[in-house]
Amino acid sequence: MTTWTIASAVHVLLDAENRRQDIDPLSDSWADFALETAYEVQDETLARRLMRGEHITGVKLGLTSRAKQFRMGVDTPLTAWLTDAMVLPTGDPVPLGRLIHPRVEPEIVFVMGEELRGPGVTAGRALAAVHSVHAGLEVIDSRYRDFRFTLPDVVADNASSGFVVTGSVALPPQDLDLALEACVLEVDGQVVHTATGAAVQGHPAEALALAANSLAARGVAIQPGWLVFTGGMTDAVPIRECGHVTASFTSLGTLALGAH
Ligand code: 0L1
Ligand code: MG
Repeated sequence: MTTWTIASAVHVLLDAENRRQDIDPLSDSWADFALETAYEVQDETLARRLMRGEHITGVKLGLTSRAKQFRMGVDTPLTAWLTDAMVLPTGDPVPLGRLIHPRVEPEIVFVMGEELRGPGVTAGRALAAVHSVHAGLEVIDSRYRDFRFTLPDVVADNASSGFVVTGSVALPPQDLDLALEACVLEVDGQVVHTATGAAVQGHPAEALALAANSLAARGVAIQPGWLVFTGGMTDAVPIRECGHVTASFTSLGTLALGAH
C-alpha cells in the first residue's frame, strides 16, 4: 500500500488532469480512504486552482439521478466545485485535446439570486433563492481509468469535472414545472436518452437543498450569482472527434455541443 497524504493525492490528481493521463483509483492503494479526507483533497485541489488565478463560479452536484448512480456504481450524491476555467462559452467546441475520455450529460442549472445557507434548507426555501433556471450540459472527464471509482475517489477528483455549458434561455423557477421538464438527449441525430427533472432527486430543487445542506457542513454557503449544476439527468455519453451531442428541453431550449 502507498502512503498517501492529502498533498500527494492533490498532486497526482492535478498532474493526471494536466497531462491527460488516466490513473488508478486512489482507493486501490489508499487503505481506509475516508469520505471526509476525500473532501479535504477536493478542497485543496480547489485551493490550487484559485492560486493559479481561477475564480469560483458555482458548485455542481453529482450522482443525483438513478441513471448516473446505476452506471457509475455509486449511490450517494456528492458536491464539487465549478471555476471560471471550467465554463465553456456557448458555441465553442469541446476541447478534446485537453481531456482524457470526455462524456456529456444533460442537467438542469440554477443561477442563484440570493445566498443559500444550510443546514435545514428545504426544496421550497432553495427554490425561493433561485434567480433563473437554465438548460445545461456538463462534459465530465474522470481522471480514473475507465471511469472506475469509489465515492471517495470521485469526490477527491472534483466529481470528474471538465467543462460546463449553460443555455441562454433563462426562466424564473415559478414559470415551469421542474419535475416535469423533459430532456431528449441525441448523439449525431439519434435519440439516446430521455428524462424529466424528476430524475434528479425527485425534483432539482431537492438537489439544490442537498447541496446547500452538505456545503454547510463544510462551512460554505451558496452565493448569489453562482451556478448550480444539479447533476446528470441521464447517463453520460462519450463525445468524440466530429461528434455532436444535443439536449432538447421542453421549456429551457436546446443546447448543442460539438467536437472537431
Ligand atoms: O452529474 C453527475 O452526476 C456527475 C457525476 C460525476 C461522476 C461521473 O459520472 O464521472
Ligand atoms: Mg454532472
